[in-house]
Parts: sequence; C-alpha cells; structure tokens
Amino acid sequence: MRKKLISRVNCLTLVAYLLVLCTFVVGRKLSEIGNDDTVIGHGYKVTHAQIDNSTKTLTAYLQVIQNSSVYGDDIQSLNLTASFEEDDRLRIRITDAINSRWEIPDEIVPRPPPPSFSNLNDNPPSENQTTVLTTKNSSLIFTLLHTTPFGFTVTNSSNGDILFNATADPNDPNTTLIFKDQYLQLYSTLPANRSHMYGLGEHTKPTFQLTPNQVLTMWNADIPSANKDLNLYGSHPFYMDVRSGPINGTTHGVLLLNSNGMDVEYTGDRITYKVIGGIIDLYIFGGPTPVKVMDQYTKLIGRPASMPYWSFGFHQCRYGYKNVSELEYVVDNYAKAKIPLDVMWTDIDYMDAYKDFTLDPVNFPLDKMQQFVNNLHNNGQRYVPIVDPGISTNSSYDTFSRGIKDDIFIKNHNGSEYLGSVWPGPVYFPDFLNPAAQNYWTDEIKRFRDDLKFDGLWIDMNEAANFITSQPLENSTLDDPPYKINDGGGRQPILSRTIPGSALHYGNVTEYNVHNLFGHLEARATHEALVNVTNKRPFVLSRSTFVGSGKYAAHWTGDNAARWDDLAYSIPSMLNSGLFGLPMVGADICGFMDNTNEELCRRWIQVGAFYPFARNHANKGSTYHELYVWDSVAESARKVLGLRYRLLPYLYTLMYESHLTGTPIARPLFFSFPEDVETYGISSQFLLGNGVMVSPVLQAGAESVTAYFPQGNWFDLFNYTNFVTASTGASVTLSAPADHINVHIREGNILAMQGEAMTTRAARNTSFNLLVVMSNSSASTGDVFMDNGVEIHIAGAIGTWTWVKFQGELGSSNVTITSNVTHGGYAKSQNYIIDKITILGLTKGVKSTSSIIRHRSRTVNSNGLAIKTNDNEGNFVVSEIANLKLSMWENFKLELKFD
Ligand code: MIG
Repeated sequence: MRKKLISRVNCLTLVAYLLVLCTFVVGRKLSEIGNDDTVIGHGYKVTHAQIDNSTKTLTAYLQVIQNSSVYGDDIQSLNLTASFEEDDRLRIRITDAINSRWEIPDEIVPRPPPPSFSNLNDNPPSENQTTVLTTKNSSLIFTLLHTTPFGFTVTNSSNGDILFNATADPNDPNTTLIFKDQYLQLYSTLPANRSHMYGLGEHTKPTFQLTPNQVLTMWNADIPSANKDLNLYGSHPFYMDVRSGPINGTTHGVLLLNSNGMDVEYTGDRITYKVIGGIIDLYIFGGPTPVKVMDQYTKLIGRPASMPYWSFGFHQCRYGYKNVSELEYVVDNYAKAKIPLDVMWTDIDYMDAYKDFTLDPVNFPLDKMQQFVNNLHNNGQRYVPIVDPGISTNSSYDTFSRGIKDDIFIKNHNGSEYLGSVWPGPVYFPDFLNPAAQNYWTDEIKRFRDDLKFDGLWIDMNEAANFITSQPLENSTLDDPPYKINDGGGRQPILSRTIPGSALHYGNVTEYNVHNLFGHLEARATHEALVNVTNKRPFVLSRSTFVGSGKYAAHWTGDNAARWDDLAYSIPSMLNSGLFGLPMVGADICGFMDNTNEELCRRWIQVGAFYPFARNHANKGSTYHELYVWDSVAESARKVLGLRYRLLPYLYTLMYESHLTGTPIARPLFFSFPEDVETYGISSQFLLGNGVMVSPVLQAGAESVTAYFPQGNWFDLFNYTNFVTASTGASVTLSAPADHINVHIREGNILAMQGEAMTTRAARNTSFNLLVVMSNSSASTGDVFMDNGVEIHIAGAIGTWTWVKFQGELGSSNVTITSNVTHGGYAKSQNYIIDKITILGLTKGVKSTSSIIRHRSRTVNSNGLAIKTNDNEGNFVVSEIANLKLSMWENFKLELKFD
C-alpha cells in the first residue's frame, strides 16, 4: 500500500518533470537553438566592393555571417560581380570565391567571360552604404546594399521602379542569399498588384499568366503534359514581368542561367529560387517592351532556328501505324478528302525491335519504305521519322558496336557504361557532351539516310526517359541530394526514371549537373548532323529542351490528352514555348492520350491550324483521328487549313522575323497591346504576328465565344464583310457555329497571301493577294520574306531571297499602296506576281477611272482595272482590284482615288 503510494508520487513527479522539460525544449526550439536547427542560412556581408567604370563592372567579396548546416554547410566566401554585357543586359554572378563550381560551359551558351577579380581595394564598406552601377545608356541600375545581411536591387533607370529586389530582411531568414554546395537560395520581392509574371517552364498551366502560390519545378522528366503543374520535358528558368504602372506595359525579363534542378516558389509578392547546384548567374533584360525583351533574351541564348517552308504545312503522325500500307492509306485518304497534307511521320513502330536507324523488315521493309518516301517527294510531300536516344545493347546491332568502339556512351561512376532500359530493352545513352559523339551521331544519321531519304528528325524521350529507376549510389548526394526538389509533384528522388545523378559524362561531368541539358545537346547534335548529311535547312522536333534549344529545334508540347482542358491549355503551353525562344511549337492536334471525339477534334483542328507547328498525333490504342475520319472534321479542316495555306507567306515571314529578333510567331495579346492591362490575363486567345487574332471555341457544346478585342477595327479573315469595332478594348460575344473559328485581322496590317493548295509546294506556285487593312490613325504596314525554303543560311547570298515591305496610306481623297523591295532577284526567278489587292477598312469604295500604277519609272494607265466594291450600307466596304499582274520584285506605287 505504502509502496504503491510512493511510486504513484514518483510517477507524478516524473510526469511533471517531463512536462517542464517538454515546455523548455519547445520554447527553446521556437527561439534560439531552433535557429541553428532549422534556419537554412544567415546570409552574407559585403567585405569589399568596387566599381570599374571602364569595364562597367562591379566586384564585391561576400563573407558568410554565421554557418548553418541545414542542406550542407554554407560556402564561406563568395565573389559577386555585376556587369553590363549590353546596355540593356545586366549580369549578376555570384559564386564560390575559392573553389570553382559547375556552370554552363561557354561552349553551350556563348557569353562574355565574367569580370575578373583583381586589385580589390581594401575598403570595407559601412552599413547603410550602397555601391551603385549603371551606364550612361542603360535602362537598368544595379545597387549593392551593404546591410547585414547584404542585399541588392535592380531598378529601371527611367522610372525608378524596382525590378528585382533582393533586399534582405534581418528578421526573415527566407530573404537572405544562401550558398551551399547543393543548395542555393535567392529571392526577390515583387509588387504583387503591378507585376504580371509569365514563363518559368516547362509546365502545363490553365493560364499563361502565373498565378500566386505555386512551386515551379525544373527537372527534365518524361511526365505527360496531360498533368498540370508538374515539371515536364524542358527547363527554362526565364520569366517576363509586365508591370502595370507607372507606365502600363513596361516589361523586363529575368534569366537564372543554371542547369541544375530547382524549385521556383512564386507567391505573387515574392519569387524564391531554390537550386540544388551550380552558381547564381542572373541576367536582367531591360526591355522595356515584351518585343524588346525577346530580342535581348534571344541575343544572349541564341536566335530561334530558321525552319523549312514545308514545315509550316500540315503534319500527320500516329503511334501505332501498323505497316507501310497503312501509311499509304492515310496519305491517300487525305488526298481523297481534299485536306492538305505536307508531312507524313512514323513513330517507333517503323523500327526493327525499336532499334534506332533500323526498319522493321516485315511491316516497314526498306524497299517499300523507299517507294513510299519517293512517292511523297514526287507529290511535294515530306517524311519525318522518330529517333530515341537510347541505343540497344544488342551485341549484333552495328549502331551499338560503333558506339562502343567510339566510346561515346554515358558512364557509371566506376567507369562502366550506364545501363538503362527503354523501348528496345537494355540501352546505353550517347553522351552528347563528348565531342566524339557528334561524329558518331552524324555517321549513324548519314548511314540511315543513305537508305531512306527522310526530311527531318523527331527526337523523343530525351529528358532522358528511362523505364527503370536505378539504385542510388550509396551515400551519394548526387543521387539523393539533401534538398529534394518537387520532382513529379511528390518530391520523388531526382534519379527517378532517368539517368542517375552520379553517372558520368565526358570530362568527369556528373549527370547531376547536366541532366537538364541532355535534350538540348541531342538537339544540337541532330541539327548539326542534318546540316552535314542533307546540306539543307534542318528540321528537328525535340521533346526535351533547355535555354537556347530554339536555335536547333522545334518543339511539341508532349503527351496531352484528348480532353477539352488539354485543348484550352495548349494555348498557354504554346505561348510559353515562344517566350522560351522556341517559336516553332504546337500541341498534338485532337489529343494524344485517350479517345478523342468528333466535336473535340473539330474544335482542335480549328485551333491547331493556327499553331506555328500543326501536327495531328495520337497514341497507340486510341481511336484513329486523322482529319478525314469524321465528315464535319474534314469539312472544318478544309476551311481552316485552307486559310492556313493562304497565310503561309505570312507564317514564313514571321518565322524569319523570329529568327532575326526572337519575337514569337504565336504571341500573347499583350505583345501588340502592352499598354492594355486587360490583355495581361488572356489565355484563350492569341495573335499570329502583330495583328492576326485567333479567338477559338474551347468548350464542349459552345456555339459562340466571348473574346477580348483590343482597341481598333478587326476584320474576319474568313469573311471580310464581318468586323468588330472596339473604340476602346471590349469583350465581344461572337457567333462560332460548329464549322467556324473566329480569326480577325486588325486595321493597320497588310498581309501577303497566296492561294489554297494541297501542299506547300503547290501553294507556292499560286499568285499573291495583298490584303490591305486601312486605318484612320496610322499607315498600314506588312512584309513578306521569300526564299526557296531550304537554304541553310537564311537570307545569305544575294539572289537567293527577296524581302518586300508594303505600306498603305489613307488620304482624304485617295489610297496609296507602295512596295519597297530588298533584293528582288529571288522573286523574279520565281516570277512571283501580285494578282489581286483587297482593301478593307474603307467606308467608301475606290474607283477605277482615275487610278494609276507607277511601276518603277513606268506609269501604267490603269483605266480598266477590275475594281469591285461591295455595297455595305454605311459600313466598311471591301474593295478588290483584280488582274493586277504586279511583279513582286519591283517597287510599285498604286494610287486609288475615291471619285
Ligand atoms: O513512351 O514513341 O511523347 O509522342 O508517340 C512513349 C511513342 C514514347 C512519347 C512521345 C509520343 C510518342 C511516344 N513516345
């Protein structure tokens, strides 16, 4: 009894003691010692800083304030440089002051060397001091804040707006710079109400504009794009920020040039980079317009590749075509249905046991495939097959043996080849970082093309996709790093279903560092190989991409599904690709996975006809959805592809403009109307070039669409008498019956169009029709670039290309339309003629009687010109001047009087 009591007392004492202990520990955890356990970093202090005006650079030393060992120890001292590589391009580079670290080699993204560190004065700055770097003509100011912890800002020099704000809050450890071997953290605050953010991909998103509170993970993965918000095939740590106020539409761009895996957290008022390696190499592009940001961005990363003319035709593909007869059947059916078809594709089905550069001897035998490709070529059509990076290790496979001989495969940590598994079973992966891999790849492509004259290549699975997840190397933080990025949405290990981080590339570079570059390097090698083998402008379609891949490849958005949402999300995905310098892009038309249906497929071809890259593709096992399968889809396809083919000269000219300046072919509305804040949130419409606007139906059952029209008069491209007048920007509900998509052209634009045809080759033999849309407020402009469509160096030798600019002016008593030709030789060699001019935007018709044409020095009396004007009762009239026979290669001036 007594014993029991005693023990009970003891027990209570123990409980009380534990409670006290608990409280104490919790209390401490929340206050002091907790910091050491949970705070990832304490930030850095500037110890020296100096400006060199002659080189427009700032150099500074940073010293860690207090170590934290969360995610590894802090790197003690860092070098920071800020430099103006161009007036509108500021580079901020922060790295280990003592040890060199992985950074993207200059050979992959060529850029000026960073400023060197010499003779840094011994002048420790004092708190509250700043060091400011700018140049006379720069739109940007860099300010180093010598606070504890240190921070920096980048401001717009013309309006003082802070664009990047890495000011550290001493009370908020999430605001300091953190720099460890496998964890870098950098943040910036944003003016949430004024900042409109785009980019940071590749992800599938319902909206083009980023919405707050999301983690954007970048780690290339074979994750179907049918999934929202997951890291997909490519990595592009670039964003564009469009500000409303002080001047609406002032835009800048930011690139964190880093190939390591990362999470970017966006909250609306803050962006935080959490990167698992490399260095901070931050580029700010001053804009101040979206178009200028693209110019500045692609000047650094590489201009988008020029694309062959034929690639703007319509493409048909499917995973699961059974044999050559089926390919022929599909091509025939397109012809029978009178639906244009330029390019026929084959997926992995054509290969012998899924081995690259081989043909299935039973279903796709060489002789029949040669015959098939010859027929395509004779008909002005093209052929593109797929190639995967994994090389089967089958010992009797020559491509494999040559790879072993050349020693170009990715290695394990111990020097043996890394063994993965993809379609052919066990595979090795070529190491495209190895210079010897280029010859190997070119040689394999050449051997294959000696047999079969394909016109381009489709490179899939290059994330690299792997059907197995290898065991992590014991204790290797390369396979299992301390900070887990949100790979696959479940923070799965980064080696999941790809090549493990500990695998080795040429020069002992780890896969951990170059993983996100694999597809980019394969695209580069494939592009180079095609230049070499075909001596023509390459067409490469790559699933995986990185910063700068646009200079080698086109892109499709990967494995979407045949759902209405996937159709809608294809617009933000396409616009993102353009922002990343990959303007030649499209989604699988009618949906890849699952079974599509007639209505969805019809609405999809209506949108897809205006993707820069228009390809119908389907998964194995899904129902067939070639455009002739349903009558209503076929009918719609004839209509929309008819317009696409008439717009080919325009699309091709936009491609050339992209190649020169980086401006995408398909653009968000704010590219043309940056001052109109209503355009910032639009994800369901897009522009082709400056002034052609596509406003599709994206919902089942809908027969109308509510679309936003920025200020101006907009004319229906299918029916010129329909128009929308928006005196200020306005939402307008338009009729959109089953067979119709709304496509409008804005006043002020001139399009050089050609005729409809079944192939781009045939379309190129038709005469031109100039569509001139007059405006009361400005001259109308447009241009057309032409060459043979396959020259490797676009706009190279004189005589191989022609570029014509058009201008239209509306006077009180007349209309004048002029052309200005640069190098007419090519147009002359093709005998290109403008046969008809159609004028929109006039309220009264022009008359033929007093019209004159001055063709160079000649004046042609144009009495008798066939001018037709419709009667449109006080509305806009449509005037058509036919049988003009204006030669495209000579300047002309056409003056048309109203009476
Ligand atoms: O494991 O080649 O995104 O377009 O049809 C799937 C078969 C491999 C994925 C591509 C898709 C292609 C499919 N490929």
